[in-house]
Amino acid sequence: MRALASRLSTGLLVLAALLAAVSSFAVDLPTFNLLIRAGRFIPETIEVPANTKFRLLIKNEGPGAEEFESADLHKEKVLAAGASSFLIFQPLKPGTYTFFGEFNPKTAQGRMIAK
Ligand SMILES: [Cu+2]
Repeated sequence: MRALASRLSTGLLVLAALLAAVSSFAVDLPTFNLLIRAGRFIPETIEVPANTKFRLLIKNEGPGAEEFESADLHKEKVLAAGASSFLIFQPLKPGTYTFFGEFNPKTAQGRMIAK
């Protein structure tokens, strides 16, 4: 009984440590916001730190669905009207990376500048 209890509490400690690691990871990640509205990105230029993992929060205010797409960044994400989502970016080398909205490619054009 005692062995089981101690194994259980060790398990709980490990679980607690894992949860703490996961939540601090999520909190510490630098986060940038991108809005999609009426076939455009706001802002159209996003500055991010180079060589730093970060998170991009994307909100599509519509009307209509949009797809964030970037060949430079090897990312794509479809968002229904009214939806929010996020993408995690591994550290980028300094440079300019373009992205566009696949459903409104003429107007939905943006760039990410890592420096
Ligand atoms: Cu696509």
